[in-house]
Amino acid sequence: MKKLLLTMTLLIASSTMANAQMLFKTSFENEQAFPGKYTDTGDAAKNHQLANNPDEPIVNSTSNSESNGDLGFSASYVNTRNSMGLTNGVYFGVIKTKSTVGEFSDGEQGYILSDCDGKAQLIFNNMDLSNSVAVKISVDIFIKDTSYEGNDSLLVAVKSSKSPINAAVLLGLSGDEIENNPKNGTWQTITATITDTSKLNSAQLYIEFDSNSADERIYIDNVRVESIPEPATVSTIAVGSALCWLRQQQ
Ligand SMILES: [Ca+2]
Ligand SMILES: [Ca+2]
Ligand SMILES: [Ca+2]
Ligand SMILES: [Ca+2]
Repeated sequence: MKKLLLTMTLLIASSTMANAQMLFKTSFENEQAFPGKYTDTGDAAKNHQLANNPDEPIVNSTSNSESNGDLGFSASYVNTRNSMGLTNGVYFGVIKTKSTVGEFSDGEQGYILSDCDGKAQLIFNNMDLSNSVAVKISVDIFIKDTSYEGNDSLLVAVKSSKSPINAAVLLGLSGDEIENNPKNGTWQTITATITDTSKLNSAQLYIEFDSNSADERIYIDNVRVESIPEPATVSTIAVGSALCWLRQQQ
């Protein structure tokens, strides 16, 4: 009996590992990282998509990323402060400058959002999750340790076209909550699990950062979406395998 229990435990562990599968990822390693600042040439009074500018940090990488097997992304600006937005030249987009973070959490590059003077949104491409019942979403985030005010906010979530709009929230902080987050100044991995993807029509990971100074900055790296096995499937496999083992012993 002891041996059977041990075998079942091993089978459960191994089938869990075997069934976890990477569905989508990006580590911002496949984009060219231009040095310097990004300057939005749009009208800061109006909400708009940001555009990639020649020789400036890449803010959108929809097609390039996907051809490299990565999850694509695009950025936009929302006027929440009637200020200059990203038109004054800001650190924003894919970078390899490590002076604030020390090292990126994965590889040599990441994505920075800063000096938004309004709300910046980074949204990842729609994910087809129809072949997975449950998924785990993980993002590594580095929040610069500085002072944040009541009108600053940060949200990392997965939205769906069905209600509720946010199918999962990985991190939601505003004002003092950002400033008092104990992991500021270090890389932290934030995660969320969606246990029934059939309730979603579509799924898009997005990051919203409303801030108004160059020091208020976040870095993103190592975005991963993995399928996770259903508990029922795991135990069925384990019990089935254990029964086979028992038969072999008889
Ligand atoms: Ca990276
Ligand atoms: Ca700005
Ligand atoms: Ca501040
Ligand atoms: Ca602020």
